[in-house]
Amino acid sequence: MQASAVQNASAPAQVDMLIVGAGITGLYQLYRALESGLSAVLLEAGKGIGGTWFWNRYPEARFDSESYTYAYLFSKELFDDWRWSEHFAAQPEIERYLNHVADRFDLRRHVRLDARVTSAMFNENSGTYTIESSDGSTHIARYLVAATGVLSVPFYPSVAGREDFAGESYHTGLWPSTPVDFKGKRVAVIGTGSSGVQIVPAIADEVASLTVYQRSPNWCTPLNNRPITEDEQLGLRADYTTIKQTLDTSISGFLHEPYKRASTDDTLEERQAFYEKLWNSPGFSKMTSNYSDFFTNADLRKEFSEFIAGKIRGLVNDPATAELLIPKDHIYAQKRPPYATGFYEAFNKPNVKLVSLKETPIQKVTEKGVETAHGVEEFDIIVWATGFDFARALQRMGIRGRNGVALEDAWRDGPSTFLGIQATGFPNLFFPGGPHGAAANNPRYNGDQVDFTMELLAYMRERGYDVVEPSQAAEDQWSNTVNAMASYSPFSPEHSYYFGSNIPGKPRKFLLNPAGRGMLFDVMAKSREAQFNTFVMSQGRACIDDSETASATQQTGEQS
Ligand code: N01
Repeated sequence: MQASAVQNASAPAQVDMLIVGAGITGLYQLYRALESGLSAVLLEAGKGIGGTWFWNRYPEARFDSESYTYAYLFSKELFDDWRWSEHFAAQPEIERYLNHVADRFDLRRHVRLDARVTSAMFNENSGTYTIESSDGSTHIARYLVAATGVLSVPFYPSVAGREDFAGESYHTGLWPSTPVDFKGKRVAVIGTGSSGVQIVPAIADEVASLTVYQRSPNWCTPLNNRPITEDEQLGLRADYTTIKQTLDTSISGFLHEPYKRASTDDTLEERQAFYEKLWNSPGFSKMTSNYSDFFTNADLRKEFSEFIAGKIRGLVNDPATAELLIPKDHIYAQKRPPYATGFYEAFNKPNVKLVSLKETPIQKVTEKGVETAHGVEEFDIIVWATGFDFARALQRMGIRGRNGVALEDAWRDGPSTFLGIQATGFPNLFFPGGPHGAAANNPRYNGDQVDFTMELLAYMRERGYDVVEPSQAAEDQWSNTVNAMASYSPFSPEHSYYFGSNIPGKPRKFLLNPAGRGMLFDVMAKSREAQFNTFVMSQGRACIDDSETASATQQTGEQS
């Protein structure tokens, strides 16, 4: 297929691959597509590059995976010449990094900003998608890659009167690019997930008052961030090959060393000393470097939770507030735990208070503030830190596959995928970083999915195929395994947004890959070894030809 991505007024632009989303996965997909000689265009709804790291620009938004484990590893030169200032970088630095990547690899001229995809229709005859976007452009693309992320559609709860509030109101996931002035303001933060616990300590000192509305407490532990020393900078560069190898193969996608001992190997006293070490360790190592039976032993996680509860009681001066901040409805890691700096300590400031919505639910939002059974509290600013509708972006883009079936309808009861990459009935649609693929540190397995897709496309190109979808058998096997193994996941269906439980009416289906990166690797390897027989491949017509008379020639696709 020809490679013109330039659009004139009369004809849709034609391109081999159209990518949606300029986040970490979309940019990598763009890089890999161009590297392999495909023409490619990337459409991004935002006015800037960065995806999650463009939209989530609230104060103290930052990585909770180590900067160098979340960043790209495909180029040693890039790894060498970008100096992360902290082990867990903050949003402005991450946004600068992603813009640097776009410039360094000359990606920007393939990116159209402020262009939200409004529909993407599969054409049976040509085997292409016609994609329309909010900037008025139309593209015809052989391959459509939705790198739209899973935490990209902000969720506002349906609280009566939300629109009536006359002050400023913001969602953490849709933060404006102009700075928000909190100085001397009366502020409400609603929600205490990863976003809420980051913003609360960040603004506590400058606001006149801060009221934190908490529905469910979380097991928040210290991020233990710090600057990367000069020696560590040198060490990172010297160890690039080992770091890359570890991150390319590790099940968690982190550098954290797994701990060899089981909790039963240690006495209670030894375990408490170990928990203390974990408390002081960076980010996710509280999970990834915990005892070897951490995920299979609920008693151990209860004991670890009790240890954290003790820490909360020690950190928060007011015992009643401390008790409200300790989760009673779930144990550690039944929900995705947040990591923050100074969250509990913020409640010791005289201008910060906690309202537990379990005791006093929000009745409504008024023009002036938030009303509970205790009356209306007036605010200048309300921050909605109320999370996201997981993987929703993919379904609201207007994608239609074979026979005009909408992806949204096909997935009405929850997603059905092969490898979290493709779905039957939607040929040539790929969604790395979407549902069913995720297992741990996001960019690592999203990158695995992009790499696998590129291998598949190269295999097809060598054999003259250009239309592909998974076999029904392969998709059923993957999706059934995901659903069957969901009960082995530590996450709780009642509490975790990974089951869609935060969104009223959403089907309760597990949205990650509970069998982990190991299963992703295994199934990919088996598919590769068997000449990708988990896919059905065929020949479409040339991209420009959307004639109704053309018919695709089906060639392969042994069912696994
Ligand atoms: O969202 P959340 P988030 N009334 O869904 C509350 C990633 N992330 O944006 O638990 C009152 O975790 C809700 O209460 P409850 C990370 O993967 C990463 O904080 O449903 N409150 C909860 O407290 C994370 O897991 C970083 O009872 C309501 C909060 O809103 C994911 O994004 C930083 C409510 C939502 O918490 C999402 O995090 C930030 C209502 N009606 C985010 N409805 C890093 O550090 C909901 N809530 C990398």
